[in-house]
Amino acid sequence: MKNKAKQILNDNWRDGYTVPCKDLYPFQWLWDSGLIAIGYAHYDMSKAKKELETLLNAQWKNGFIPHMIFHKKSETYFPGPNFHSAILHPNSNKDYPSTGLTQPPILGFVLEKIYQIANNNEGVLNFIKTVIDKVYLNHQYLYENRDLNNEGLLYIYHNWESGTDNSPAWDAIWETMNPTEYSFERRDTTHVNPEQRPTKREYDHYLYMIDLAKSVNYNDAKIAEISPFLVQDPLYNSMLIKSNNSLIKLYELIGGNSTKVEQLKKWQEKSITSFNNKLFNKELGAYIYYDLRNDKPINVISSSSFAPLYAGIPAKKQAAQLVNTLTTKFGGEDLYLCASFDPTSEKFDPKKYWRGPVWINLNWLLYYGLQDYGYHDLAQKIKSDTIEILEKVGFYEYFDPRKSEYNKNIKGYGGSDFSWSASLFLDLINN
Ligand code: 9WN
Repeated sequence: MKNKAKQILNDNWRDGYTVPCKDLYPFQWLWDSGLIAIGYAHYDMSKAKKELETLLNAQWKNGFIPHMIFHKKSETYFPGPNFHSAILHPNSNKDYPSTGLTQPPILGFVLEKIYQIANNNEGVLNFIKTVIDKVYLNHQYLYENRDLNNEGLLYIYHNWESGTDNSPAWDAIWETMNPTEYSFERRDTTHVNPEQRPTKREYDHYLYMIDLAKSVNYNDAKIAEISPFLVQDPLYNSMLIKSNNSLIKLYELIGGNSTKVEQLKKWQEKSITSFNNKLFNKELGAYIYYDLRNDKPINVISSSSFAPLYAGIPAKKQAAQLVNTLTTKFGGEDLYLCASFDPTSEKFDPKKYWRGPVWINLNWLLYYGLQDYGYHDLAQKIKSDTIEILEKVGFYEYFDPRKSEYNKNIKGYGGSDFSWSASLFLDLINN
């Protein structure tokens, strides 16, 4: 297993960065890259560094980091650089064609993680010194441009920014829209069974929102005015808060960055307070989403609802409620932890992408989060479930949470030889 995981990463390596998966995802993706670097750090630190360096080279002048970087042309993915046309933004990076969307800001904690994996190695700290300001600049950009009400909670303006693309959390937002029918050739469904991917109609919404952003040259303030999708997402904001925390620790270690540390602490306090006040639903015993455009909470539970554990956001009592929700709703006898969407909901679909299947990156976050809060048995269960699924079917992109299905000789879902499934496995087994 360990060798296979390394082989996947090495096969997906493209001279400076790693594709999430051959053909299906032939470019560099933001949060994939960060999670992939963690895997490399366990056996090839130079690749871990290079992966992050390449990603950060694509950063824009204003601190924005794109969600996809189109290093090379490829006909196996849609939509590509022409459709996205991020070049419309005056600050876009002309050397690296990219999207004008971003993804969960995980780089702060990735830097801390690779430092820990290297046993606090000074060489790695020296590397961190060369890139940490770029990550700080990214957080500054986010707080200055994505915090509409100045409450420390950032919005995303597109479901692709969440990383959890077709979550049922967005369904009610799609109902407020009625985009034109786009005519285009899907590429994803030539690699993956359409049953496991978003529908054509969902893609119409995704494309329409990019066209809207293009119509204002990806200007954040204007997007905030016109986008029908404007959401405070619990996963996205948890990743930011976790990364703030890592940046504080790393800057303190490096020394001499007191202004930045103070600023990070201010952001942090505001973000955590608002997060708990606005996004915790006591009745559901879980963190939820907030729809800023329609000014109402989105009261659903997904695996993102538990991500705040990883960022130290809940108080002990809230953590206990979260754990209760996780075990009662997601932890049934026949279920592997952790389904990406509430298995007791009628919207739960165990085969479809982010509407039910287990994802390794979310399991990985939950494993560490539960450990931090002292729920060692449950953490252990998530870890052993994760390893068991991977052993059964291999390093796929996502997995059926129903244990009984595995007696029918099923495979994993989505792409195979998927990079972050391999890299996070390497991290879990080294722990
Ligand atoms: C769009 C690369 C990415 C992940 C996302 C996952 C999926 C892309 C797609 O693949 O999204 O960004 O085309 O479906 O949802 O989390 O980063 O692995």
